[in-house]
Amino acid sequence: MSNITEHMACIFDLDGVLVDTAVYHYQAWKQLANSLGFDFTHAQNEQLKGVNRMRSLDMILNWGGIEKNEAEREELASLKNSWYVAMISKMTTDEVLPGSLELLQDLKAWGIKIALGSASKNSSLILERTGLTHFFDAIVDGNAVTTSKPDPEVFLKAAELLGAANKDCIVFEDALAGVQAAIAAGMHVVGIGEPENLPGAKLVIKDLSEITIAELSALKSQEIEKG
Ligand code: B16
Ligand code: MG
Repeated sequence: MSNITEHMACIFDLDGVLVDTAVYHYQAWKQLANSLGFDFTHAQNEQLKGVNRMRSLDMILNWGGIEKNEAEREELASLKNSWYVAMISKMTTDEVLPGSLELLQDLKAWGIKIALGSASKNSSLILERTGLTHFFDAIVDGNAVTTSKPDPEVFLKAAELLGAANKDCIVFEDALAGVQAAIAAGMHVVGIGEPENLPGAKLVIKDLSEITIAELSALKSQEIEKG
């Protein structure tokens, strides 16, 4: 196995892969929608997975049939973020999703490089609160990119920082936009969630407890997914 893992690099999405912050995004967006006089559902929250903050706000305003100018939108986004940050500031190490810690520890033990590839601008706070920061050789998040998934920028930057070839990278993603971004980057993808929600990913698992380094080696030796 060692010759296959030799050049392997792993890039993890954050929300929905390593930790579950969707519940906090939901509560904060719902509070914002309610303050504007309309409701926000769990099904709508699902559609915001992997979507950056301003695009999420635009989708919510659209669902509520509300138009706002640029300055008002900035103000609403920062209001939602202040509520969200208050919630994630109380996160603990117990909120790491099943299998995440074990896989990160195994990857480290094998000397495999690890990066974060997240749309969130709050990734450092979340990693710090959940005790995961030290695992990462590179962090690329919403503060470091100009385009949102499904654009591959976030993953291409992560590979570059790790000094890894795109074809040697395995991306772990729970959002369709993220799976598409990884495929566009010419990388392998492991989808987290339900196969019907993540078309394009050759392998979809429920959570990171369902994958081993040996299986990742096997995946890496396969042909790259095509978009
Ligand atoms: P923030 P990921 C994404 O993180 C979330 O899935 C998405 O729901 C959120 O809107 C986005 O981050 C931006 O988050 O407001 O904290 O910058 O899944 O790409 O790790
Ligand atoms: Mg995600």
